[in-house]
Parts: sequence; C-alpha cells; structure tokens
Amino acid sequence: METTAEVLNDTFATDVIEGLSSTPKFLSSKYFYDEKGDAIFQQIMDMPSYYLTKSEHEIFNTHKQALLSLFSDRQQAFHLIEFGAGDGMKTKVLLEHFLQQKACFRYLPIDISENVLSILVNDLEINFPGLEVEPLANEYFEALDILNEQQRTERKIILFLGSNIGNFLHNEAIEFLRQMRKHLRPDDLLLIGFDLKKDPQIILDAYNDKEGITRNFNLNLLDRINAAFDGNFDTSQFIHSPTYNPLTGATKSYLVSTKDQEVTLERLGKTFKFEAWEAIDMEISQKYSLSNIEHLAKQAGFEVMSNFFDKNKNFVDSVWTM
Ligand code: AVJ
Repeated sequence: METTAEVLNDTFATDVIEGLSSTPKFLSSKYFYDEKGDAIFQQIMDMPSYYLTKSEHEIFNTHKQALLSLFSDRQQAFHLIEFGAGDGMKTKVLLEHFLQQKACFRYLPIDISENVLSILVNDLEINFPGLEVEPLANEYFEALDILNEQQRTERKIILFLGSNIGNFLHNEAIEFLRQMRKHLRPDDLLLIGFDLKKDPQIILDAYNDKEGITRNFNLNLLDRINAAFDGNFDTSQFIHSPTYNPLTGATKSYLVSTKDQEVTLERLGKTFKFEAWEAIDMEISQKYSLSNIEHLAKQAGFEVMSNFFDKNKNFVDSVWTM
C-alpha cells in the first residue's frame, strides 16, 4: 500500500514529466502552494498592486448585510461552505457580521490541506468563540458528497472566492461548475469571486511587481521540483514574463529560459532540453466581463441572481442560483 504522500508525489511526478515533455512546455499552478508558496502568496496579497484581495474585502464589508439577506430569508438555517478556505481572511468579515446578526448558520471550510484547516480552525476558535465550525479535509466534491449522503436539510451556500476560478481554462471552468451543479439542490446558492476586465496596466502591475514577489512565486515551483526529484533547475536562468490579452481576458505567466540549457531530474531519470527563449506556461488568471460571467453561468446551468462590486469595479462577487 502506498501512503497518501507517495500517491500525491506520484501524480506530481507524472504531471511534471508530462508538462516538461510537451510542446509548448507547461506546469500546473496548483503546485505553487507548498509551505513556501503559501507564504509567498501571503506576500502577494499584501502587495499594494495586488488589488484582488482588497477589492473582495471591500465588497464583503460594503455588502455583508445584503449578502446575509440573500443567504437567509427570515432566519432560515444555512451551511456556509467555502472551497479552498486558506486563511479565511475575507470570509471573516462575513462570519463576524452573520454572528452579530445572530444568523442561524454553520461555517464549513473545505481544504485538501489538514494543516491549513487546523490553523484556520484554531484562529476562529480564538476570534469567534460562538461560531460553529465544521472543517472538511477533503477534495471539494467528495466533501459535498459526504454532506449530501448525511441528508442535511440546511440550505447550502458555496463560496468560491478570490478569483480562484480564474485558474481554470474556459472549458475546465464549465466542467467544474456543471459538476458543482450536480451536487446542489434547487434552493442552494453559489457565490463566486471574479476578477473583472479593466485597464490592462492595472492587471500587469498586479502580476509583475518590481519587488519580484510574483517572480519568486513562479520560480518556487522550480525549487519545489528540484527538491522533490533531485533536480538541477538553475532559477537564475529563467525570466518571469506575464502577459495580459485584453481580447480574451487571459492573464498568463511564463518562465522563459534565457539560454540553451538542460535540466536533469535525477530521481525521475529524466533530462529536459530548453532552447534559448523557450517558455514554460505556468499559470492562467482569467479576467471576465459581466457578459462573460452571464454566459458562463448559462453554459453551466446556473442563473446570475445578484452582482456585488467594489467602488472601482475591479472585482465582482456574483451570486448564482440554479
Ligand atoms: C490565487 C489564483 C487567485 O491568479 O490572481 C497571484 C494566484 N498568481 N499572483 C491569481 C496568483 C500570481 C491568484 N489566485
């Protein structure tokens, strides 16, 4: 029997081999988030140019009562279920307000990382002693399967925040949302945070900070690959190069090899060749217009119920019904 760690490591290995053997080369941004990557993402959220987190925080502060009214009509009980809760920073604004209003609800953060969840739960116990928290350390849809099997009667409100949906390609986003729909009942709601199309320079500044934090965020995956597979990626020989396409809304991050070079991953018995200026496709952070969002909802079998904006209209939290 393989342990979970070995299985995870195996998928990581197969994914890395597949991505670096392909033309063009690619790696999955889902592997950014090891312990170091989590810490760098925290630094990103603290950067003045990274407007996404601040915008969503503002939206929750401004619209927390309107959101509560949508979620719970006359003290109707609900489960507030967060996909990929992380440190729950933005969600705390809602939790605090809902508690003050004596709403009848429970908070169920889902995260594949037990470690992330236990930090969050400890923190919530200290700051919100009256809050009912039920952490679910599982894959998103497996966690929903378990809740459904238990035949819970509470209305489900699913939170998918922070523009995490932007990491999906269009077809992946539709597939993910259709799967979501299969796990919901007609009365349940979905709240998704979308980053909006805007002045391209604002977007480029958020993904290309002068301090090099986002660069480190990307290069950290090469370090992680080196550590996992005894590799010899020389991170000083790769340039971080983000782009924004205002037509499609795709914000992409590439690592570009500055010279002809070979990288060996000893433990996998593999060597990969890079030509000078060859790129690795690292991440997509999709930006949406309101009509893109309407279209996406329709394609996945949902309907947009209400949109909540920050004052600069940088970001939208969109509430969907089915
Ligand atoms: C966590 C996926 C929302 O795409 O904006 C931040 C990750 N990448 N800077 C994003 C990220 C580069 C972030 N998400």
